[in-house]
Amino acid sequence: MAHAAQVGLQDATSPIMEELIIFHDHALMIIFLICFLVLYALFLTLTTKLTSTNISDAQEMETVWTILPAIILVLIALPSLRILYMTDEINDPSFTIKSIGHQWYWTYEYTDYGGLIFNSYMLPPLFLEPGDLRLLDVDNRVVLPVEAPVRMMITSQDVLHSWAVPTLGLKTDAIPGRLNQTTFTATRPGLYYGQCSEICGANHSFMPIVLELIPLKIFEMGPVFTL
Ligand SMILES: [Cu+2]
Repeated sequence: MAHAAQVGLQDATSPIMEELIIFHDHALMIIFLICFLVLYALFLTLTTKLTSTNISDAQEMETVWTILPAIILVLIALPSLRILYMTDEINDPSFTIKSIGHQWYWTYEYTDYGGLIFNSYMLPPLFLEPGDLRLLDVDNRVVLPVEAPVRMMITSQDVLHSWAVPTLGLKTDAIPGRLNQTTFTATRPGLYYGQCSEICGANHSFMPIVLELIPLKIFEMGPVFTL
């Protein structure tokens, strides 16, 4: 989860999120370079008399300052497309979990476990115990193994919701009448938090997502689920 006053992204828990962080830094470096170049040019124009009528008609310079930004855009677009296709790739998932958005809670369906289905409500502030996270902890967590490819099927039964877990690089809209698909492979065990990321009504802020990722061996030992 994010710390208070955190600057930057959460640590990655999936290979896709690692790629996204690297891409974020790459784009940010290009933005810094452009900003400093523009600021430097502005500073020079404002503080010096270095102007010349020679540049009022300079074909070569115009060619350069048209082609150069185009090259920079391609340098951003290509890695972006690469990651976009990687996030869409679903390679033989070991588990399929269905997540259904409701006003205002999530329902999870473990289709590989005889249609195990349960609701996940936010813990009301009055029920919190020391150590619980206010507005983030839920009564029933999604328990999943690490280092196993998981397929998430995401849909909604009333209005638009969005199932998002930032540390896994996931954010998929839950749309009534439509089944969206996403995938992740978690790299380390732990508790990972997310929130509904589509304004869905009065209690939009009160339908968090909690993933409890555990080693595969412990997951297989079961019974993991207490209903
Ligand atoms: Cu919602």
